[in-house]
Amino acid sequence: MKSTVVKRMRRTRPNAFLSPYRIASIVILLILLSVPNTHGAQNTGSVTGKTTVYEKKFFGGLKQKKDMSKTVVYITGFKTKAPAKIMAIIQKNKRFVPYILPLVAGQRVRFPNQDKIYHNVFSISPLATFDLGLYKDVDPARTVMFENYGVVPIYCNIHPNMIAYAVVLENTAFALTDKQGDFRIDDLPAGTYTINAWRPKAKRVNQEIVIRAGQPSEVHME
Ligand SMILES: [Cu+2]
Repeated sequence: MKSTVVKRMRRTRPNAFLSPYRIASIVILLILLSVPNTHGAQNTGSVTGKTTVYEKKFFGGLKQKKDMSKTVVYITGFKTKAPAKIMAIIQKNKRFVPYILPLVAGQRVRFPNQDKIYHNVFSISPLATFDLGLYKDVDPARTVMFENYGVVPIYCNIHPNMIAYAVVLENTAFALTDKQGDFRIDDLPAGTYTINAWRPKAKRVNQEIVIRAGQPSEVHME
């Protein structure tokens, strides 16, 4: 069953990422393996799985993406405290790096500019509205705390092609897929949760999962 869902983008910015060639849809296959944790609390498990990403072609039809990395896979249904670690989105060669940053609500992100030219960092998302103004490599990095769950697109008002996404989550149970679309999430407390997958320009997909220590289970999700 290869049903797909395609989300049309709001064309709010002149942005190469929003060209019709790049509208993506996601079909996800998850294979879950709950295994006992060898350290820390008992009754925890791990999830491994595979995501597959299809792109919508301009004249119709779908094509599997060669590089299926950077899909965010995350578990919802329990909360953990924000890590004290301050994350970073660097401005380098007129790009934000990383392009997608998952983090936990309450966590802070620095935005160092490593270019010799000015960049600006701003968001108009109601989840986190800010404008850090103009600064460059010799200036101190500015920092934002993300407090509300959800996806926050971040832009530079000088370079319209610069975009990054802060994906603000309720716990540390998340992973980014590799090029093959594979991922692994460790240290999950046993229980029933929702597993979600999201990437820009695609509709979020999700499904319930049950984590049982030491008992493998398999789920297919599309
Ligand atoms: Cu810029």
